[in-house]
Amino acid sequence: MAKLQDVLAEKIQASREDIKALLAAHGDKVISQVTVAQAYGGMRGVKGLICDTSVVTPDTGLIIRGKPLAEVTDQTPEAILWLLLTGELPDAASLKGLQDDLASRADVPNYVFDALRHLPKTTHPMAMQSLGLLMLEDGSKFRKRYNDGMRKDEYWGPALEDALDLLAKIPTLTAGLYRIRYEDGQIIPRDPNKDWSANFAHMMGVPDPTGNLANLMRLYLNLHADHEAGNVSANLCHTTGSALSDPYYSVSAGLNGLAGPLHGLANQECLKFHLATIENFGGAPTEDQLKDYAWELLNSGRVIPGFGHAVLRCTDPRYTACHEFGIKACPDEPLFKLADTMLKVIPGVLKEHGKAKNTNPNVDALSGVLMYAFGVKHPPFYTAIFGVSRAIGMSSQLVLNRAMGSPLTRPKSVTTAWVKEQVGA
Ligand code: NMX
Ligand code: MLT
Repeated sequence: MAKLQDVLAEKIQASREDIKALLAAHGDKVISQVTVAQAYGGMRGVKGLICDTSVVTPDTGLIIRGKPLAEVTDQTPEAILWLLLTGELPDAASLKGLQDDLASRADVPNYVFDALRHLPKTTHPMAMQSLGLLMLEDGSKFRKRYNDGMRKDEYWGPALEDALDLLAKIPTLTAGLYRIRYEDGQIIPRDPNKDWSANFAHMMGVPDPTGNLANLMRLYLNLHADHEAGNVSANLCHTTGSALSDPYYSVSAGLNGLAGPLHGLANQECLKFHLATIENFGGAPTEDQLKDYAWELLNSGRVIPGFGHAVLRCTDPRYTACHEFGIKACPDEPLFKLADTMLKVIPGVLKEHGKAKNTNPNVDALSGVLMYAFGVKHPPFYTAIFGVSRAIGMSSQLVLNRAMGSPLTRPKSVTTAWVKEQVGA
């Protein structure tokens, strides 16, 4: 059985030498350019970040450590964590060792739940999740070691310990906030016989007689873990961590970005759109009715959630994985059928609208539909489930960045007057 810390130590040494040699030989070569439109346009397409955990290509979507997503959708999120960090999938014994390690770190102190109980009942689950992580920051091993004096090449060790603590606790924290926000507030203890995902579903206390919710949770937490480094949540986590803020601060910063409707909150918005559609038509709409309804949304100046993407120009393979799950598990669910009608109608509407560069669905178009079908009936909670998963990718990138000694992130900004002068406007 291999231990994650040992495997990583070996890989890190080799990567450090590799990158050092690359920089020495080719450090001054150009790999990207920036146009005025890109500088004003959210840096779309500018290659200015390094991320070895995963790549998103416009025509295939997510590739994790060289493996297209479809090849690893049957893996547990814990195995995905190992893959992101080391570049390889763990063998069965090593995976069990990691799962046992996570289970031993999973307790969340009562003061965290007590504090969450004092928040107004209207507090959004994303605010509760981010706050919850910040309340756990007191346990940061990275901060304590840094305060005691730590060499730069040792940073990744305590960063990894914080990452494992944080990843072990975030399902307990998030299931607990679900109980506080939507149920009787009683915290359900972990079940030592269940894995990370099944325990999350179990601690939420949603009845799961068929086991479909636990299976969906395993898939969902796998699919949302990582999406290279430029997405808002990973980018925020990276920037915060580059100041040597510890993983609790950094992942919490990433969660705050995930909470936006153009990013992770789109799954909440999407399910709300589905429910509003059913309510508006008193049941499933026809394709023509849905087309008119989608135009109403666009004409009111809003986006159609679950469609489009900053990088993808194809159907998101995470959507495809959710769709395959739905076909097997809930083909007759009214909302699943409505999602299929949306798939027939919305891309055409967006094409006619003429703005979106990608008119295909992204993962948020279906993830909430499936959660709803298996008993998680509170759309504002969906992004918090995304947060549990994205914590895996954010933490992995953070640990590797500490290992590679990534410096403080500090790109240069320029003024509009400077741009005008530069281009002779
Ligand atoms: N509905 C309406 N308008 C859209 C949509 C959409 N689904 N997608 C893009 N557009 C508009 C966009 O607002 C922009 O308009 P304007 O020129 O007036 O500013 C125009 O089309 C060009 O945008 P793009 O270059 O295609 O997309 P961009 O990279 O700027 O943004 C998203 C990407 C994902 C923010 C955008 O497609 C969107 O708002 N989608 C709906 C929200 C969503 O599903 N987000 C989830 C993304 C995945 N995730 O999980 O994080
Ligand atoms: C993500 O998973 O982070 C989203 O698809 C957004 C992105 O990649 O920009």
